[in-house]
Amino acid sequence: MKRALVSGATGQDGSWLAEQLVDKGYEVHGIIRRSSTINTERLDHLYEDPACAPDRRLVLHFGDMTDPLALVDVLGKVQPDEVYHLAAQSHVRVSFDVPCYTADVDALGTLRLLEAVRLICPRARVYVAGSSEMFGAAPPPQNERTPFDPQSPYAAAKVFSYHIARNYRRAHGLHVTCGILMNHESERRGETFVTRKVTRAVGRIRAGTQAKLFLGNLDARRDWGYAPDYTDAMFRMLQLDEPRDLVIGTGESHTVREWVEAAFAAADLDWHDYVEIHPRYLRPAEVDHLRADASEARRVLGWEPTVGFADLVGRMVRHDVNLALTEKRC
Ligand code: NAP
Ligand code: F7E
Repeated sequence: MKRALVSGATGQDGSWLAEQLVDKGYEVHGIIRRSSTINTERLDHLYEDPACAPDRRLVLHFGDMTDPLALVDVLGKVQPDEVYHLAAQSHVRVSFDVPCYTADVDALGTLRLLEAVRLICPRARVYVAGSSEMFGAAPPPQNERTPFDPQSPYAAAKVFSYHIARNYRRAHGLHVTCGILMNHESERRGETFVTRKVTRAVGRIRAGTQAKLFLGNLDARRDWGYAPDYTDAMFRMLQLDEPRDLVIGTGESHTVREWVEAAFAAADLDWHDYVEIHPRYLRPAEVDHLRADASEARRVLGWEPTVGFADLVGRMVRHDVNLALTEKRC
């Protein structure tokens, strides 16, 4: 049985990946930060799954990307075959408020983990979560040869993370792969990212528990895909014998306005009646347009997205309409 260690296991991607790895027969270990509130909501269903609970195929360990000794301790206990490094302060807008913390977790956190892997389990394969935010102001379509032009502390930290991953590959011979993923969304997306913020609002407006939705820049364009497709791409990347960095995305982009329009329409609502712009949600610097050229990943991994824009919006709206009705009844 192969063993995988997932940092950021409680996040959107970590939870999908843990589920997929358990289904593939892996023993999955996750790193979780101690919190005063319960933060395992996205994983709880896995504990009820007989595949996980009785034979402990999903095990959580306390740790933090700012604590190198905890990372050494967990790696020593788990001795993983594969490490998926997903933990991050992942909110771009918030990274302008807490730039030093973001750099500590997202840039130095990757270095701490790689150094711990080098010392404890140098034969493990490592996936490092890069981001299309690294392209920043570089015009679309973006691929593996597009120069980075980061527009936020988050993006700059991810650029460091990308370069240190490549350095550990070259200098120390570690099997490290960096995935450069475009935005990916799902019913498990954090509620302050724009897609989920909109679908949660649509659900609550339908249920009569919210009146208005305040947003920022509606003109930004993103290449939005479905998160489980992207965690599947992470797995495929680590199965390559020669590590390499690949861009993952659908190749199609839409404005935030188009997402809003589609989400409200999916619930028979006209967004003009509910949406207002608030400067609080504008960013000091914006990324205008991300759209992937993922032809290399398609060729090398045989990877294809399975959920398109309209399906993704519909899926998230249906989920959040039901969720809002359940919340109202409780
Ligand atoms: P997410 O939902 O925000 O999850 C982030 C995870 O990191 C959570 O488990 C969080 O723990 C954990 N974390 C945060 N700070 C930590 C720390 N100091 N120590 C240990 N763990 C910490 O993010 P996601 O959407 O799943 O994204 C996964 C990774 O892919 C991130 O690195 C993100 O930057 C990157 N990425 C995401 C996208 C996207 O569109 N989703 C696109 C490109 C790249 P808590 O649950 O306790 O907060
Ligand atoms: O913003 C605009 C905002 O926060 C998308 C992270 O997963 O993907 C994500 O970063 C766009 C931006 O995602 C609101 O200005 C308008 O142009 O959903 P978002 P993001 O910044 O693209 C990348 C690839 C990552 O790596 C990140 O970890 O939507 N926007 N109004 C808004 N955004 C938010 N959050 N809230 C608004 O009210």
